[in-house]
Amino acid sequence: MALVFMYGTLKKDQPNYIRMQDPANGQAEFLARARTVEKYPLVIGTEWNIPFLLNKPGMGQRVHGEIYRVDQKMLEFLDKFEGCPEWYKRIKVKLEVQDRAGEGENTLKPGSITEIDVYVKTSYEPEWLQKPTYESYDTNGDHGLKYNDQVEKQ
Ligand code: PCA
Repeated sequence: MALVFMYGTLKKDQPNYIRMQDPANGQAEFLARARTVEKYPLVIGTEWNIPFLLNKPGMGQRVHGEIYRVDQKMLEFLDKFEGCPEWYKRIKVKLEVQDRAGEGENTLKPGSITEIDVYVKTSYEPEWLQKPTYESYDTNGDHGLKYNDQVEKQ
């Protein structure tokens, strides 16, 4: 079992959430909402409008997302899906737990600080640091940059 923090298309109500619900990919259980302790730039980039948390603490905003407990199979699926470690890297980021989901010995306490794996971008064009940043990703947000995995590569 492992914990991962989702801030992008894998969150509830976002376009790739369905992949975490598919038993063929493994098991994922929602634990709590959380936000990063430090600020990070969460930007939208590429022709596919992909959300990226850039590994540049101190810039941008405290980013909101969701913590999931996943089994080994789901972790392997997610690594493959995110192109980790070539595209995204999965690194530990300090999070502040918000509300809890359910009781139990592994329950994360609201207000507690914990370090959890997050898929971040460690290499990117310097211009990406000039992009608008978001506190909470939504493919249907005012930015108009709807996630699109259908665009053909040139
Ligand atoms: N999926 C991962 C990283 C960015 C994305 O689209 C996530 O939801 O956290």
